[in-house]
Amino acid sequence: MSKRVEWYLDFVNPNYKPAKTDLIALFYFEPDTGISVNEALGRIASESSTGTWTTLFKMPSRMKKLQATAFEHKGNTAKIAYPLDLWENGNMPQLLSGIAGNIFGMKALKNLKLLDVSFPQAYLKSFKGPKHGMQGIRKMMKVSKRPLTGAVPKPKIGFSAQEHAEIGFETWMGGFDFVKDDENLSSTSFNKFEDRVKFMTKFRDKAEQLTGDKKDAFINITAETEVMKKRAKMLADYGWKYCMMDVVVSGTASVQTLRDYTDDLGLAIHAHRAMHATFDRNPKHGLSMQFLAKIMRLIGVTQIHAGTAVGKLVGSKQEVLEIADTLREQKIKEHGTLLNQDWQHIKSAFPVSSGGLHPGLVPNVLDIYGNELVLLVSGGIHGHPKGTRAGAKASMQAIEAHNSGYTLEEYAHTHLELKQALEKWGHLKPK
Ligand code: CAP
Ligand code: MG
Repeated sequence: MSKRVEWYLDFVNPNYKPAKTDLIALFYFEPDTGISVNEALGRIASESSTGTWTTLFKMPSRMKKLQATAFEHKGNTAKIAYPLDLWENGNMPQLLSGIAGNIFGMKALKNLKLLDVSFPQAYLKSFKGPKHGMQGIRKMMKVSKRPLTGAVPKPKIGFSAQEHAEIGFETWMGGFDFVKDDENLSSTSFNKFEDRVKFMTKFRDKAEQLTGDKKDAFINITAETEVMKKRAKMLADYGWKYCMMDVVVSGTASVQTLRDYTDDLGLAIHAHRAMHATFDRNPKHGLSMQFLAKIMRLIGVTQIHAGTAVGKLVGSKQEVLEIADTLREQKIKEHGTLLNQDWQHIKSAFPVSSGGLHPGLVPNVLDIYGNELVLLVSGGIHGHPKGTRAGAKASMQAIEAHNSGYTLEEYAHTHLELKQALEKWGHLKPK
């Protein structure tokens, strides 16, 4: 065969110096047997930009300017630079179709994981970012230093709207700021969305009046997009400051729609990440959770679940810290699997730590995150020997203990609810 059949290697250039306007992606990659590193890199850069499997009859010379370039690799990680003109401003689904699309199914790769992306300023400018930022939420909730706290009624689904709201009231009266719907609760025959909003509003107003504190909730609007808009509007009409979306199952297009729609309503967005573990759990294949957190901050969620490292769900301490940096920092210097990123006008977002937590694990979580987080303790308050309100109090006491430099055991001498929680769970790390 005289004529070249493939042109993948045209997408590899170790001497390429990325332009300031390039979007840079960091991948973990493993070539299949018999495929060289450059043949693998060429395929990743080609299939995620302008290429295909064979040389073509016609190739307009201007296409070269749109080609991605694999310009650096160290071991099994590689950086690929994408010209800005490849991407439509403000269109997150299109970005994913490019860098998180066909390349993951290529036979020439045994494994591929998208670890991080560094967005150029021109691309950042086309997204809103979070409505309030972490300081804006603290101001809104009048909570200055400690973590914001919340809980999901458990069992996670099955209560009537009134029962749900009554558990919410107990949660708020125990000192928590928020009551969260579970990820699989939308509008069921036994707990209609509209009924839940009305009962929750009634109990919120009562709890605010009795405590003098601001109380809010992450009420789940997840549904078809037009329905989500109607539900968000109802929340705003009833004085709520947040809505909750399951952002992975809803998709980036609908998260963008709701971010735009809730902007005028002033609503913050709590992003549950259910289904993320289908693509981020395998360290060698899929998308990283920090990449998901990054694009959700860019679109503009207020906060997103980031893991606990010590609770019932997977996520290492390093992963949790990298997600927290991605969400909270304004300027990131390349480290670990994080690329450089200057977030410019994009406000910060809270990491949410939840999943298998109870008062005995609060210090472990605060040792990792510090106080700049939303801490959700759900089974860990409703399972307290003296019930929900005592469980929330025990969790608040654990936060106070940690932030005043006492061990939980020392603090438990003078705080009964914490003592009772430690008697049941100690420092158990559930699986
Ligand atoms: C936690 C939770 C959350 C998980 C989600 C649940 O309840 O409500 O959905 O935290 O995981 O349904 O399991 P518990 P992640 O506190 O009772 O475990 O935060 O890792 O996305
Ligand atoms: Mg849940």
